[in-house]
Parts: sequence; structure tokens; C-alpha cells
Amino acid sequence: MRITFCCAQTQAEPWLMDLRAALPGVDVSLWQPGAPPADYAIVWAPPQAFFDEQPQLKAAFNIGAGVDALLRLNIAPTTQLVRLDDAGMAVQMAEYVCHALIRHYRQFADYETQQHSSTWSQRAIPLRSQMPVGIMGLGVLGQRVARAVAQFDFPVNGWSRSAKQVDGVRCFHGEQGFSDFLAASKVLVSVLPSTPQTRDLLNRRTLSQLKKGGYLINVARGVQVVEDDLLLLLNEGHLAGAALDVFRTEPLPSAHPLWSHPKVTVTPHIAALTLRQESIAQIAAKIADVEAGKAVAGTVDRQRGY
Ligand code: OXD
Repeated sequence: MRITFCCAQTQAEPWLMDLRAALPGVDVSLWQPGAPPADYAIVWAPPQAFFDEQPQLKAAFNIGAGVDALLRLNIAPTTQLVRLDDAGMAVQMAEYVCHALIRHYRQFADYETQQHSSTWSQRAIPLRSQMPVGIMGLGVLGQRVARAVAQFDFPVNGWSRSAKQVDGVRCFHGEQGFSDFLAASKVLVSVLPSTPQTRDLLNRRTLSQLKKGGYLINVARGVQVVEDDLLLLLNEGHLAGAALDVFRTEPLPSAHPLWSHPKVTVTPHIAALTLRQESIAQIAAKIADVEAGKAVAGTVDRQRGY
């Protein structure tokens, strides 16, 4: 069996070494133009030339949760596309979201500022019941985030494309349920996949439906947010702030107003980093499933877009 590795911005050597250790007897190598045909590919944002040269692949494993970069390419229909499901990312997302939520709710940024002037001043804690958290996307990642948020006794709303039932979450779905979901939420968290339907979904019209003083946490994809509309709502005061890990252009250009906005926290797309050991263990198990003709968890539905 041959596996080819083609992952932009990823240091290949440690991956190749650990893949060889996890899959003894398998020929694992770094892809370069003209490489021999492989059975499986491990990819992150590969170029079109990669799939043009490797139309025989049985499966391509995306070493991330979002497959938007893959779905922009022309890939043989016989190549099964598989994303990582969880592989240590869900708990990171939950950490990120809870950190941003609690930092906002408990006003820790203000205490940090106070410390600069040696100010000892306690701030009132708003009613938790007045801080309903709305999570967009109720897949593996969204449900893990919802569980973590509920642990801190915040009311939790969830929204998904099709109807879902999740313990402890007030679930909304579809276009019809979207306005009700927004109106019922004060903190909005996006964990949605990037699809044509979610592009620009968070804009002036939708974000203004959040309760006044709303807060946005985006750990999904930057293209879901119309950044000018977000800035407008922050400046008008309808939104109290935002914690953003993803942007329409990455890296976020140094002159971009989001960098210096006093109500915005910027992080460089680190909410959930790919963990090599967990990912390799998961990919090895998925390859065994493909070889055994079993259904593979995390298989991408190209039509649906995730
Ligand atoms: C991912 C990401 O999709 O890191 O995994 O953005």
C-alpha cells in the first residue's frame, strides 16, 4: 500500500516518521510532481495538480475539520474524501469558546485594564440567565462546545441545518428557525462548516437580531462574517464585542481595523489545532475501515459541502 502526503504549511518530516511507525510495511512518502500513484492521500490545502496526477486515490484524508479548501478542487468522484472527526479538536474548540465567553461575561479584560492603574474595583456579575449562548452547528464540534458551555450553567441554544435533538440544548433548525434562534441568543458561536449557504451568513441583518449587547465568537470560517457589518454593529453598540479566530483574509492584514478595535479579541486561527498523534491514529483506523469495505466516519458529502 502506498500513501502520499501533501499538506501545505505543515512540517512533513514528523508526520512521515509517525505515519511510518503507525503503518508498518506501508510506503509513506511526501508528494512531489511526478510521484508514483498512491492508494491513499493525507492532505491539507493541496494544489489542483495533486489530484490531477492522482486520480486513482481510494481516499484522501483531510488533516483538519473544514474541507472547504478541498471542495474547491476538481477531484475524481471515486476518491472518497474524509475529514478528521474530533481527533482532539473538539475539546480545544470547547476551551476556546468557554474562555472567550467567560472572559466576556466576567469582564476579565476590564480587570486586566484596571491592573495597569492599580485600580481595586469590583464589577457586578450580570444574571447568567440573561446570557443565553447560541451555538451554530451541532455536529461533533458543536455538541462538544454546547456540553462545555452548559457545564457553566449558561442557557444553551443550538441551530443546525436539519432538526437535531441534543440534551440540555434548546434546538432550532433550518431557515425558519434561524431568526428565532438569533432572537433567543445573546452570545453567538459559529462552529458551522463553510458552504455557499453559510457564506456571509453573519451580516448586519442577522447579527442585529441577537439580543442587545450581543457577543460573537467565530471559530469556524471568516467568510461567514461580513466584517464591515460586524464593525458597524460594534461601533453602534448593538454588539458588545467579538472574539474572532478566523478572518476573510488570513493572516489578517496588519492594517485591518479588527486588530485594533477595543471590543475585539483576535487570535491567529488557533482555536483547534490538528494534533498529529491523534490524527494519525484516526487516519490509520479509517484506512482499515476503507480496506474492510466498512462505512467511514467523517466521509464528506460533496453535495452538502461537509
Ligand atoms: C480546520 C481548521 O478546519 O483548523 O481544522 O480550520
